[in-house]
Amino acid sequence: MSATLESTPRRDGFRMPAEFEPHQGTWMLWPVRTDTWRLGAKPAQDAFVEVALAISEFEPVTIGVSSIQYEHVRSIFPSRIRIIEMSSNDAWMRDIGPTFVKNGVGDVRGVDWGFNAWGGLNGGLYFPWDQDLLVKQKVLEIENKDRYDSQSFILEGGAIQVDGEGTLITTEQCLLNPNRNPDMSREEVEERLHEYLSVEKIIWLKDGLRYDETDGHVDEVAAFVRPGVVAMSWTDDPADPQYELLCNAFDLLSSATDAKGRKLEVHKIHIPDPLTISDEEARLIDRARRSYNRATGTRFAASYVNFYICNGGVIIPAFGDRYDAITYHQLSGLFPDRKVVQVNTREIALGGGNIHCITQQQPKQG
Ligand code: KQY
Repeated sequence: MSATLESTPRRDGFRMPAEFEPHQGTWMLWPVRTDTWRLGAKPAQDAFVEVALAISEFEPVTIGVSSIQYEHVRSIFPSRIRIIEMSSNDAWMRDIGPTFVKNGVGDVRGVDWGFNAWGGLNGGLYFPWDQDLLVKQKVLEIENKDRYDSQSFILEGGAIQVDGEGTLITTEQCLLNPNRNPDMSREEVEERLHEYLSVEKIIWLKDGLRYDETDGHVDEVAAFVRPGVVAMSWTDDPADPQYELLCNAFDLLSSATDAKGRKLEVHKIHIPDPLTISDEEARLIDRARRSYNRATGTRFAASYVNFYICNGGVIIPAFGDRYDAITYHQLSGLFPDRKVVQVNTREIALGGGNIHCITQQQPKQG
């Protein structure tokens, strides 16, 4: 049974665990939207398959698919991957899946945030998003996890990073954007995060990456490796439009202390050389009036820190870029106890996100 609770996680002694804490498993969705994904979504599906198979070497994976695709998707995957029928408007489980919270004796519950497709009718990426909005509740019902209803507050999972010990990193560009929670002050936003995630310290970066269609999700900029240690996107090129905002983020992070009073150790992970949508790619994306404009030559956000940490592994992006190998070695050093697996994710990046954006961890019960 999954009940909707009147209380809040903080009052009940629940907190959001870090991604590097043990997982019960990983949730994903199946991409089909032809105004996000080119060529009928087939190349993106191949990349999603690779990501799901990589994660499934480390922990159970569940993929939600539409009824029309169910039979096909079931036939692609080995039986260790669970395929369930679930409607959605696109496939970004990080943003439309529940945020799981856990208490001191290992009980797990979920937070159901509001969602408006990254900005609603004021810069949002598609319309409607009615099916996306139901995904959190469906996941919690399937897993028999009680639900905290915070739908009055718009929040995407990619807009926050936590260390599980009371620290949260986010960006002003996203959380204070008038297209998310226009009637809330910074203090009210902080209070909501405090109450529903049990965080004590919020580190506000100013901006996310340029060309990020989500209005600056932090998961393209920074990720906790473990408490006190952060990996962040970086460029050495002062001519790159990402340079200034990344310098600003570096200064903020490296001078910040976390909820436990530790000074953060910040590791720079160089972004790939600028990536743009090719003419062939643009021609194969369907046009829709309310969709993001994926025109030829448009630069898209690409970052290696949009990785996903799972039990014993880290699944990291590759872009066919000179920094792929350098990043592999750097992240292998930062995660000495996990196996780093690299997947070429250009097709996912073309849709506006990466491995972190298409996955959602469910913490281990107990
Ligand atoms: O979590 C993310 N950064 C999601 C990206 C969503 C892109 C929608 N086209």
